[in-house]
Amino acid sequence: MQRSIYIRPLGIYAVSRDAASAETPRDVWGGLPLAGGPLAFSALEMLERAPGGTIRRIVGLGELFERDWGRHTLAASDLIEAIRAPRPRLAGLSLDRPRLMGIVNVTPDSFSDGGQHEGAAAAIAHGLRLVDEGADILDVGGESTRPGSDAVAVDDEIRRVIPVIEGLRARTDALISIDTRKADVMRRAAAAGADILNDVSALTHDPRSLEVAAESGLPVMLMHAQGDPKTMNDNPQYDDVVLDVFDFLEQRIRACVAAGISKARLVVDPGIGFGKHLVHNVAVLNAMSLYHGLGVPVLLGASRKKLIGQLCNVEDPKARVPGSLAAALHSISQGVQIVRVHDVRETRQAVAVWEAVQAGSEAAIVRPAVS
Ligand code: 7PJ
Repeated sequence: MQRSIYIRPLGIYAVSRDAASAETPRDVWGGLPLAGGPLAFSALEMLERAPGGTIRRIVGLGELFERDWGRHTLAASDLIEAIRAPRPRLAGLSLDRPRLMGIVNVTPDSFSDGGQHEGAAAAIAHGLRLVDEGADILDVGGESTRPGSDAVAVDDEIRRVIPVIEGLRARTDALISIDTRKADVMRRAAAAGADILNDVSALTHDPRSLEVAAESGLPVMLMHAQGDPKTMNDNPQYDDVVLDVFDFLEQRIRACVAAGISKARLVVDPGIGFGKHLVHNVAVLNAMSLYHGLGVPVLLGASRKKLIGQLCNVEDPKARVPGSLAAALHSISQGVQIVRVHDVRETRQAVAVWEAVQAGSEAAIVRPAVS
């Protein structure tokens, strides 16, 4: 199903906490809170699908409330409400400030030398280091879903990730997410102490995953991808990538709710690099604030990805940290609640400076200094 209109909040700026919770008409003229967080928006872009391509209009909030939007009125007011509403905590984690998800890969290519046991020990040590550096969530993954990668057998994936989740669970209170497309891995990870399910197929890859996710009671991160990792970047096709991703995520939210996973447990992610060429990735990043209209927290993963290499001519993923920081800061200034990153220490530093500058006060920094 396609919507008739879409709304992207614009004119985004930092507000004091008092103003963020106000709801009087006076405050409307000054902007509306963005997802109940530390930012507000003062204008909108209205996007409408049309035969010749998407029609875009920028309107101030005042104009939005004064004008008659005819058949779009109901859809517009639903979207504004979804954009404005505070987000509930995610597995106990408040989302009123940017949160970092640190990547813990347990694929053979990521911790190459040594056997299974050494691989797990290295991944656990890496995860604990990321917590020290300021990660709020550790994302443990045992299947590489990079473009062109082959699928991993379910037993291999379980053997890789479960000892790491158990090891981390015993040593840290940081939230643990399991990055998997397989229902059996989700079930075993939940039993081993994982707090969140992160599925790059938005619970579409495995026919049992909707049911298993519902039974687990855990929050679920739904990512957009077009096609399977092996072939997804050969020839991705969209009418309008930004809007097609929105529609897909909206459908997956609906499927989850129908399966008994409440909306309060969902997070969405437009899936940078998953069935998207550079032109698509840049369009999606540009439009990040649109996805608040889905009414759930938004996650972005652009860390060290190919688009940065393409934009800056950098082959080595490890040399893409500065570009990754730019993508992370851009998205948090669009109100994105969670960024998934390899380089937690560097991102934490960038976000701390961003938060202080947004607030105009060093008081915004509540955590102890990180080296
Ligand atoms: C993502 C992910 C992402 C979410 C990977 C890589 C590829 N999960 N898992 N979002 N990417 N939610 O890190 O380059 O962007 S694996």
